[in-house]
Amino acid sequence: MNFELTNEQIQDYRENGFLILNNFLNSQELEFWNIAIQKALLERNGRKFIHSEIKTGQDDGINKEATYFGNVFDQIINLWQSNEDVKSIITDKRIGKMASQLMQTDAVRIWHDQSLVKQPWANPTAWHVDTPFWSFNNREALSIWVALEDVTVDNGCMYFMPGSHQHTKLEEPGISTNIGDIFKKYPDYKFKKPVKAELKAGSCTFHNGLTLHAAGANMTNGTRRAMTCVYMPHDVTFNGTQNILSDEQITNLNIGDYLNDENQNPIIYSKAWE
Ligand SMILES: O=C(O)CCC(=O)C(=O)O
Ligand SMILES: [Fe+2]
Repeated sequence: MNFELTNEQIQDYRENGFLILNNFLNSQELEFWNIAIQKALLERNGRKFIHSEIKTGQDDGINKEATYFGNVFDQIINLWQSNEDVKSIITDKRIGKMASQLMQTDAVRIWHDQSLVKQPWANPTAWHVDTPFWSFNNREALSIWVALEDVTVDNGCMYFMPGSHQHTKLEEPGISTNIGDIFKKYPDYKFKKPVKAELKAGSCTFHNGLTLHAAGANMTNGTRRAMTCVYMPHDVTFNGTQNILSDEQITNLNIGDYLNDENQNPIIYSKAWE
């Protein structure tokens, strides 16, 4: 694993809100990730969360555009909680250290992982920001997004708007079936040029949850498989949003409580361990 970040890469991330890392995993590691994730997905059999029976892509009664969003990607969350090999991947402290360097925080917790598979002919992922969906308010939380197979313009690669993390707001959630709707909220970016991230299998990106980003449609007859995980600084607090937490978890949380349940949001890296 190519986990050493240069000062230049960290600076680049701080400025642009995303970083492309080619050759992140070597071929053996990629094979281990692919086998582990494939097995973990089979075990889950389409169940989106471990705490409910909702299937990925299903209309859960809230999502009025289920037929559209159900065909953006298959989203299975927290595979690390149901499969030991995925747990070893997602809790790897070398990734934790990278996240701590990029977020400039002393210690790093998992928010959640997710497998994102665009099936053949999947819809595009509309432009959006992630952080407003989450159960804490923090401007540093980020995602790693690892290509499990080659990701191209044809099968739905990611796109990023450089520097946008410095301007987007925690209070502006929303994703729409119109891929550009968010530019009504951020008109300054409407005519800016995004950076596309075509990746070889085993390469990855990091993006700040407040960076404007999107992914194209899958215009191929094959899949576009990615494994991602959101990491957050160790000391974030509950903001009242349920997001991926279970009903039981949120009844036991008050606004302002630390999200520090080691079973749900374990620390995977701390500078104090060095
Ligand atoms: O994979 C995609 O299509 C979108 C991923 C994304 O939005 C994210 O990881 O935050
Ligand atoms: Fe996103």
